[in-house]
Amino acid sequence: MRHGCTPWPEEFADRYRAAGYWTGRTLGGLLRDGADRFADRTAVVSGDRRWTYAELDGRADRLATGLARRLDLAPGDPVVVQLPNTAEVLEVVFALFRIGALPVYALPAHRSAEVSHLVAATGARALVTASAAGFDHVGMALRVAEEAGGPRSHVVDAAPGAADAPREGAVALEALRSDTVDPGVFTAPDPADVAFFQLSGGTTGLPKLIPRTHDDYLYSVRASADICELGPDTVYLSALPVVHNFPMSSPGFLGVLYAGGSVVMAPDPSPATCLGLIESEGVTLAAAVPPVALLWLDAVERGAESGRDLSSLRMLQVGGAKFAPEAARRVAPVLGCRLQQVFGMAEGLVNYTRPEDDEATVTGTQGRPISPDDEIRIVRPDGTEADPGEPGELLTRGPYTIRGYYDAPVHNARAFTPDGFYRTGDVVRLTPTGHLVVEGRVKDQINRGGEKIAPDEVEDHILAHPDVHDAAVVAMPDAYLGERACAYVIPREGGGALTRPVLLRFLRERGLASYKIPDRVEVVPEFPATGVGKVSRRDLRAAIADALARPAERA
Ligand code: AMP
Ligand code: DBH
Repeated sequence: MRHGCTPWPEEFADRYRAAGYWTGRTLGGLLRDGADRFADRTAVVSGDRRWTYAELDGRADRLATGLARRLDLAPGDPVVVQLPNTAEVLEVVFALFRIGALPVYALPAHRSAEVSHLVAATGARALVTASAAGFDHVGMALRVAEEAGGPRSHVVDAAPGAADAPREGAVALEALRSDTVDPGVFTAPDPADVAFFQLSGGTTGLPKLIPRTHDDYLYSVRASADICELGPDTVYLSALPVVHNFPMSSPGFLGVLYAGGSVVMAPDPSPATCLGLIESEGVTLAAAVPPVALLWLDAVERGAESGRDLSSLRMLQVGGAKFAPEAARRVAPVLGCRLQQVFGMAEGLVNYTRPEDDEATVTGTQGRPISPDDEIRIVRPDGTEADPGEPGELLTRGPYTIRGYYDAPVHNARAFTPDGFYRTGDVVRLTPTGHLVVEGRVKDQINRGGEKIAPDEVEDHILAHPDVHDAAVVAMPDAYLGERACAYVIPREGGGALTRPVLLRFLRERGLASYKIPDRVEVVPEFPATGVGKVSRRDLRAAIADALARPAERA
């Protein structure tokens, strides 16, 4: 395995192969198989462009030729891929897989601090990007490449039309698509070795690099496609940035291409864009984070998207952060489709509620692991095993969960147990049926003078109020109790006036213990978001701590 990566111990690797999880195939091969089996079917829809499997396959080959011949990229070379949701994402990642180069995925929301870190940490030989959403990603990549030490990385501009208006210092992706294919550039990478780097969400500090192998990732993709019942009739819409692990692999675009379905690229997550695409493309499966799902639910309930035919939609996947049961129960009646909760992490472990699960399980749990060989431990702060049903920190290891971050021995010693379990930092409890209920991050729990408050529990109560669109409860520093709870609340559009006394009375009437009643309520128009659109609790905590530190200015 690549230097700086932690291999699975041999006895585990043997077991995973014997069980048929690790099959020795490669990600580059996934599209080749697709092109053989589904040649003329639509692989990807992006704006007014539609590429068949054969076309996508051919493009990947031509681009692979150009990347190897013109940019001199070689097997093992890391390449930062920071692209918006367009068809080029697929062309680029499969081209890189074919020449054995390693994509390093960056979200479009990442800025120079993160991107220069990725370049420095991996020694990336190139950055493939395209400006989007009013930001000059190409300009940023050029600055990052300039400022990085060592040999200068190439900057590739993947925007359609870039060749007509070339940027100084950048090469247009269009100009790299070779007219002929040189099979000499293709390599057969070791399926047990690193195929690409995903990023950790990184709630603190810079994102950490997650090395994933062909073997482990393909297993999670195939198994996810089965669990989600994908087939050639699947039309998948990602309302998330597709370079994120969720829309890439759970089952994501890779699962869809494995099954012969079509991927529809949503340029933005708005209800107008996404509900419009669901109707026009006949989308059957869509994936969203909770804040986006809430926007869709509200838009449909308000009649803002009235007249839209959403009947093709069979399943909405919601994951990336806790989807409150109050919100989860609205999905089937409002959108007319089933809900699937997805609790995953780029480090590996992914849990799904299953199509055959009953209503209470689908709305009230975050699913159960993909694999019979996903090992789950739930531990108390002192490291002892929690009793059945008792919440604790989730530790996991298994056939597609990494054994270490890239080149991070010091951090790994803390993030993994000596016997290889990944400490997820998530507080969960296990139901008698083996489903997991996420109660928050270890760090999100509020310690109010020794009384522990699980934010998600209070948020679910707040969400039951008809005038509330979304809620996030975070800790604020307090001189006496250490911490108190602050509830940030977004009112529902067209709802009644939401005031602090109204909300607090509502919570008391629901019978909530008094220590769980938020000490402070802030009504705001929106929440700060992470790169994929999850609510950034870190920013909310900082905002309230900041506000408290400057009481005079507030008054
Ligand atoms: P990332 O580091 O970006 O891969 O994010 C992974 C983390 O997102 C997990 O460890 C959880 O904290 C959180 N997460 C993902 N899906 C869910 C979910 N369905 N419910 C609650 N938390 C989730
Ligand atoms: O949040 C995540 O990282 C995530 C959520 C759902 C994920 O990586 C996944 C599914 O694969």
